[in-house]
Amino acid sequence: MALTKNKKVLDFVAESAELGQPDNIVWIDGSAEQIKALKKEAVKSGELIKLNDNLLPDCYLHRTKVNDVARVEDRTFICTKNKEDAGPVNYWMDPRQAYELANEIARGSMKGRTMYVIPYSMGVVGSPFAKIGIEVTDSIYVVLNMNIMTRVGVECLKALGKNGDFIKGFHAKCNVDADKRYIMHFPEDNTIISVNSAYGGNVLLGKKCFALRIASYLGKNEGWMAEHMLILGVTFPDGEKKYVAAAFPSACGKTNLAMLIPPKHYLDKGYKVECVGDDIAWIRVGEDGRLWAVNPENGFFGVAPGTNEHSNYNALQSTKRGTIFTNVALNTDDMTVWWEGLTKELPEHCIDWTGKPWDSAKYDKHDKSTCAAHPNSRFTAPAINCPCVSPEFNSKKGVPLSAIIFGGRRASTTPLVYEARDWNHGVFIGSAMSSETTAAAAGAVGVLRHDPMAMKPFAGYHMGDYFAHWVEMGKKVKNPPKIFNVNWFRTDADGNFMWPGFGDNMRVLEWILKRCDGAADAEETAIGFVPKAEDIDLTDLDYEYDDGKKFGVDELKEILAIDKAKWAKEAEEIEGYYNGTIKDRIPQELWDSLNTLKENCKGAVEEVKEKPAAKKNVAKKATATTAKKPAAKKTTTTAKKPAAKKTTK
Ligand code: OXD
Ligand code: MN
Repeated sequence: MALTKNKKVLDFVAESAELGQPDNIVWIDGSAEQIKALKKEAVKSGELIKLNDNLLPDCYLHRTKVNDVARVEDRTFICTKNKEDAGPVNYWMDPRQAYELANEIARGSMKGRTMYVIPYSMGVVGSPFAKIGIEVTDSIYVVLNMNIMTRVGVECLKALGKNGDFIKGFHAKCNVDADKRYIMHFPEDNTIISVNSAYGGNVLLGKKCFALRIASYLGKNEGWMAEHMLILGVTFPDGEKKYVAAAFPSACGKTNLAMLIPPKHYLDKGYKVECVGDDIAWIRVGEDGRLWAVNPENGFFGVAPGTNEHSNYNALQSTKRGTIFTNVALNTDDMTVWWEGLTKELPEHCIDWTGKPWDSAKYDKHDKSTCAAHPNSRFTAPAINCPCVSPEFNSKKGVPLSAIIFGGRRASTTPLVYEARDWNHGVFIGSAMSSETTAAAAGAVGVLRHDPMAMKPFAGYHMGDYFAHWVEMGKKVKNPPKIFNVNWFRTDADGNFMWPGFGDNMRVLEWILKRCDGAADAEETAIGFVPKAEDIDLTDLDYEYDDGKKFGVDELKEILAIDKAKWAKEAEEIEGYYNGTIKDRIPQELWDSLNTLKENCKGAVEEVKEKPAAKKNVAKKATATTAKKPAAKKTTTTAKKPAAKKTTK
């Protein structure tokens, strides 16, 4: 029975049913009984495997088809009337063609099945940030995951009232045919269509599709921001709390940073870290002129491999009840789950993620195809399970941000941490982010690619306009957060990670937050403000590389050092990306920052080339270059590109 009188909702459900032609329609009211009954049904049909109820109460395992294990960026479309509005880094399809194609694929695909109607809210219902979506789906797995990841049920329909608007989401599993898989977004119609997939990132439509792609488009038009960011709070020994939002590409440690446990000597002093969110932040300008953020989600869709007691105790604890595991291995000795990195010992009797018995003797940690769990296997866990969940998690007004952090996986060049000179320079740093690809998306892993603000796969409109929106937001914030960049992934010549990461990232966070208060020192460099080695607290840090070498001040100095010659190359590369990919919608403010970087590094390139040529020459040459910067050009022409265009070396 329909749970609302909202005609727009009723029409959407009726149209969806006409298309999918399900045998039944079930409205999800959000009640515990209904969810329990659906779990029972899914276990009966084999869609879920019930795990040991003593060790993992109310937990289940699900396996996707082997062709359906990650987001599919090349089958994800932004369908705007004008192709240019989707921009250069999104795949585009004409909306009429997209609707026709989706209808053709989905027509009759729900025959013999049930269509579930999920009313859900991104954000706490009643919060000024919150937005309602309705997802129809023929998958119980989707219903159960959405019930963890979002706030589901009648309260959302009540909030919508008789006439409220919502984001439409249509999901049909069809035959999970990879060749007919489409994840389509219609930002101009507030609509999402997903067919032929059952992998979370493609089908939990509240998450990437709504909370990032559609929401980023809404944010641009309505003056707020939807970002791929964790949010965490740090409590200082004197009781003061500060909040940070941080953008990292998928599977680069957002969940780990969001739930970080500080080293003992910080805990002893009274520091505490609490998690507000691990993946998405919706950000608005508050009345006090600061930026305020909420996490619109209600759970964690975390990457399982590598998660263990030591790397992320809080995430592991979060998975101990009410969790759905996807594509992890099943330990048949005790009906619990296992994944690479969970324990040092390999399970004796185990079924791999494809459902076949796993032979641990054949396991080779360098060969992903021998893994028991898929590298992108996941847990969907309720946020309330997390031991360090913030008391502000359900806050309707959100938390004020002191800092925004960008970061990616960079083996070289990018130092452990640096601070932008100002907001626009910070936007430039975010726009220039590159990172190595991970298993979170289908395709090659470990390939360095540009991923501005970690939003390459998620900005629902033109990337250049997205940069411009960041610049515009900066104009609206009287007290902007400071912007930083971090890199936990520097490697040495032997491929060792040079920084321990995980809980020790607290040492970097402390510097960041002290900088926000003007209470920590830094050195101004060609790329921004970098801490001196003595500004990072290394007390009790005990980290050993594989070859037995210990991390110490020398290693810290190495990962804080700025190699201007490398940065000159980086600047050229960024210029190539701007000119070659984003092209003509880059705001002038970002060109200005790029030119400053080029000028700041220019001497170093020549120093390297001409060594030991007198530094005086370098200075002269740098002055000559300055004269060519676009700012000068801007006064006479409207050109938005640097005068000296150098796309390749
Ligand atoms: C995620 C992703 O699942 O970024 O959060 O892929
Ligand atoms: Mn993510």
